[in-house]
Amino acid sequence: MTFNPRKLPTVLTSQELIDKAFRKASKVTGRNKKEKSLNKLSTISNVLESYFSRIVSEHPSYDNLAPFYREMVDAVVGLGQLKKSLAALQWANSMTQKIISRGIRKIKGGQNPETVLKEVYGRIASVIEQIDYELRFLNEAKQKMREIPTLSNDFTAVFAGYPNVGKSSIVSVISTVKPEIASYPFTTKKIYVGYIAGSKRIQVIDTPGLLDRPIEKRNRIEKRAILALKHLADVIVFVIDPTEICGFELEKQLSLLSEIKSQFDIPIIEIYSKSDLHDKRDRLSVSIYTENGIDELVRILKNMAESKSDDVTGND
Ligand SMILES: Nc1nc2c(ncn2[C@@H]2O[C@H](COP(=O)(O)OP(=O)(O)O)[C@@H](O)[C@H]2O)c(=O)[nH]1
Ligand SMILES: [Mg+2]
Repeated sequence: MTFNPRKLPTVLTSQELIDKAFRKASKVTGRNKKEKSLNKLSTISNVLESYFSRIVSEHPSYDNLAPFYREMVDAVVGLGQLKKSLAALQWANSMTQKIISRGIRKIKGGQNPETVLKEVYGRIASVIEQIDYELRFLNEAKQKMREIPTLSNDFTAVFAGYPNVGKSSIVSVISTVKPEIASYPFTTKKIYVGYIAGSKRIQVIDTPGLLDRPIEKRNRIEKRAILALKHLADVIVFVIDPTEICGFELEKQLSLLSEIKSQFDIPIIEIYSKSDLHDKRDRLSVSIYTENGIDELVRILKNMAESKSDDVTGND
């Protein structure tokens, strides 16, 4: 299911919502007090009903969200509170409609319209005030979820390896010249998304700062981001710089590789970068300068993408 976090609705505070409904009602007229009061109540009923329904329907069904997004949403705002807040809006919707129907019945039954109206206004305001926390939560959640990158369902290759080994250089050589940069929902992390065109488009993801250091040193939210990548990645391209010019010993790089292997249950393509500077050929060696090995890497990715789309069961 598609999820566009940038399209989530802005949510009013309880006071703003009360003002909105009552302001609309204040403009309503009628031939007499009774009719005017009934018109006011049906206006409030419409305003609230359409408001609550719109907010709830503009949120996706979080249970049916692709696992990558579910993880992201849970890490960023908390799925439990999100669902509770939407349920609170539905509760407020049915409560306010009940209060209004009761008011309408009382007026039709001959009670003083102004007295009934006052009582209904008070009750409605009190119900809406009770969901003030949830309304604010939903609005903050919208702001936070804006940061979640929107990605496609294409076959996805995620790049990993220590800093300065050449990941970004390779990503920009094999995929669309200018990768889209989306911020990851953590202070400094960004995710770079490029595409390799072809009969099966390939999404190429560079995640500086995520898969470039041992995982146990990560804070909780970074760990969750790495977890989320598991749902997204069809293959990991692990880049090793055997020249160690990157500043990390080969041994250290290989130990990160085995850590990632143990964490991710998906194919891993191991490559050497900077092949113009060394002669190691026991892995596929690529150079962005001589372009040595680049076509081969793209060919391997394309073959994997093709065979994945043949797989009728697919994955998430
Ligand atoms: N000689 C050589 N240098 C490279 C090659 N690929 C990347 N570099 C250099 O390695 C450095 C780090 O590259 P970068 O792509 O930023 O690494 P990242 O941190 O893994 O994304 C840069 O100075 C690149 O110019 C290559 O194939 N050959
Ligand atoms: Mg980089």
